[in-house]
Amino acid sequence: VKIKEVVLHTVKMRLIAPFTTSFGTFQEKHVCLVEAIDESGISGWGETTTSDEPYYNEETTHTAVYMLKDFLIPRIIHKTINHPLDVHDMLTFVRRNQIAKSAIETAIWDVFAKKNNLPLSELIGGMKTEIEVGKSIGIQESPEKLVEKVGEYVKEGFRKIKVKIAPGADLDYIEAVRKAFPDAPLMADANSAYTLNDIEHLKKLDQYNLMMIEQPLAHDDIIDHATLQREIQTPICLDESIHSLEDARKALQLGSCRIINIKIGRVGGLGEAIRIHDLCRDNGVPVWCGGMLETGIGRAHNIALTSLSNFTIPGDTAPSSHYWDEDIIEPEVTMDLGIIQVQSGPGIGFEVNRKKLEQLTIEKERITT
Ligand code: OSB
Ligand code: MG
Repeated sequence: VKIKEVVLHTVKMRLIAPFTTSFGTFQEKHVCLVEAIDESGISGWGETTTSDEPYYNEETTHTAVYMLKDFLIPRIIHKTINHPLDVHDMLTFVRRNQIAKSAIETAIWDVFAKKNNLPLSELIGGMKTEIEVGKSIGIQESPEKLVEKVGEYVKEGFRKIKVKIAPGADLDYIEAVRKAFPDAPLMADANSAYTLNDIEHLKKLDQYNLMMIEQPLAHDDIIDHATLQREIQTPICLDESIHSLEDARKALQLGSCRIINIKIGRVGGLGEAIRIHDLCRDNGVPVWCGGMLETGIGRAHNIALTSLSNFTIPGDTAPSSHYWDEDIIEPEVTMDLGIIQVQSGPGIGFEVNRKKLEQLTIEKERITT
């Protein structure tokens, strides 16, 4: 594949409801949809799974666009790319900025799959034709309100319920949910809200039979997580701390976690996501695909990734209607009792709704050199 042009479509999206985590609330959000066009005119799509503020990680939508324009796209445009697995190494000259890298890398995967007339899932070796889906629920104003939400989602058939927690909104919330739903597949995500000083407090979560606790400690830590994992029974799952295959290898070696949440953006692309999946599979460590409140484009890549065999835990890839009044892809992602069908069309398997895209676009830039 040779990319002759990249179009950066920055869009403004509005979530149907605010989503609150330990580090802030999301509602309005800008993302850049990256369209890579090859010499034969095939368009492939990627998405910056960034937020407007650098609160989850150090990137923002602005910094991702800047990295793409000034550094990343100039390195890949007009170059012969034999396989999308090679793109990761072409971009390692830029330190970090994983989400920016991932946006162009995933677009190239889509081009490559379309060129070979293969669904993206098949190109990466995914054998599943359907995937199990979970729901990530933001922090609610009271435990009662949370129980009500969980009830809705259990009824819809979600296969995993993830509850965001933070100091002051943890034990009583989890206890209320556990009492109301004794058998629900339940987990908590702290987004780095605790430290080792909270070890006795975190131990109290062990009584609720959680599938796991996600990223309890610092966003850049794997040492303290290993200490914590020795002290608590609940499996730790790392999210923020894992940016690469090397990070995953070290975390497994240290015993910092027993599960890994793989996000394509956070690890710098689909290639690295596959490598982490393979490492975990070879070590008997289950993985699942995390979400970043994506539009349909990022969601489509997540679904394709989840078709790999070691994604044995349901991911955060809820259907489009849980995020947007109207998604930018056609058809939208739909779910039937917690199951999403893996697309069978070429590439990401969804069409971008150009009219909708134009309506949402606030900035558009064509890069040809
Ligand atoms: O920690 O997994 C997270 C959303 C934004 C930033 C970080 C996270 C999340 C989610 C949402 O949990 C998952 C989804 O896309 O539904
Ligand atoms: Mg998380």
